[in-house]
Amino acid sequence: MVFSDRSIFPRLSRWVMQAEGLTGRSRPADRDRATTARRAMAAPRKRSACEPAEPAEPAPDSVIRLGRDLVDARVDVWLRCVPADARLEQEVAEVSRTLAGRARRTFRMFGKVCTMRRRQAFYALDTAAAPEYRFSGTAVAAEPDMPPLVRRCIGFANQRYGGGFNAALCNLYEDGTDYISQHADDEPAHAPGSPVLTFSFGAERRMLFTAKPSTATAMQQRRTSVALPHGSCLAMRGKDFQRCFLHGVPKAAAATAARLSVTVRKF
Ligand SMILES: O=C(O)CCC(=O)C(=O)O
Repeated sequence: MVFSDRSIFPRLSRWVMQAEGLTGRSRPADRDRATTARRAMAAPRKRSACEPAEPAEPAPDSVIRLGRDLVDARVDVWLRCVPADARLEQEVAEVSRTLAGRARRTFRMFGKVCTMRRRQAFYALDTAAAPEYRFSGTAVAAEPDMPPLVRRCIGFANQRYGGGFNAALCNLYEDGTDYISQHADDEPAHAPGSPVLTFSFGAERRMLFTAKPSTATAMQQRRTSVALPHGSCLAMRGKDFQRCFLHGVPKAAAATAARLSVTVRKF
């Protein structure tokens, strides 16, 4: 049989290259072997009955995706991140007493002096690294004597969200008439894209999430509200979160007792 150069040489050279694994095109049998190997690597190895179970990585109680998957923005909800025991009650009472003794801060809006509807304190692990927190045209100076409750909240954030959390803004809402209006924690002092966690103690309130007017209409239509029970933690995460969404704690007629929040941040 006579082969013309044009018909046999391209085929021969392709077979040789396939045999040596040099070409991207593979035969069906090669592809089957590769798929089986990939699946074997991805599949969890079957455990024999005598092997101890690996401890499961703790996961949030719920994860809510905001923005119809158009952006990277999630809310993780942890219902019991701090054991609700006598030590917790003492620590919450200590921080609440400190804040109750603070004056409500004022800020300017459209030239008018307004009073914040909550009391605040800002704590930093290293006050040289985070000397103050500036927001809404006001600045809260960092205090170095971090209460044990705030340390515990920062510890939880560092354990679950990769470390580097170094400060917390605490808010005391005396009752349901206190609130924080819709805003974004998009101050440039925050580490870009870092999660912001809010820990809740005392009266249950809700956090409301809305899309910024600058975002796509599909996102703007949806409002999400999440309950914040005593001892829970809510993490706002994803690189687009603060760029695309606002959050706030609206007034709540039913809340007659105080709520303390510890908002943990990375500066
Ligand atoms: O009280 C809260 O849980 C939220 C407070 C908050 O949004 C803030 O401090 O920026």
